[in-house]
Amino acid sequence: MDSSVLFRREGNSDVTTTLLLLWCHTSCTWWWIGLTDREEEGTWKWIDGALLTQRYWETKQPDNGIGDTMWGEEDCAHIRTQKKTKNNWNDLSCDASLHWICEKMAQC
Ligand SMILES: [Ca+2]
Ligand SMILES: [Ca+2]
Repeated sequence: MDSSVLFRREGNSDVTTTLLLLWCHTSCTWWWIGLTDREEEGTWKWIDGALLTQRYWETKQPDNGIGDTMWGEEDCAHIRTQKKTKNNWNDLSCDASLHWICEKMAQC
């Protein structure tokens, strides 16, 4: 598995983000969420292959790096937890080194 990991894709994104914010210190603000458009530009899929249905992109995102070579191709999505809105997703180069979030089945 690469640095992209699965973020809960439906319904409970707000809960997940809230839990992350409660747990996280101020130094960790950008997190991979396991969402990519590597296969087809503009078609966003979770790493389990599911198509994205609920979106929380920031204004003007995803922008695929706006064609600027400085940013390169932006095919992986992350959240910025310092944002005060749930619309805190941005696309970024998959080569960037960020923290990551993974999904795990609860065991009782
Ligand atoms: Ca892209
Ligand atoms: Ca972007």
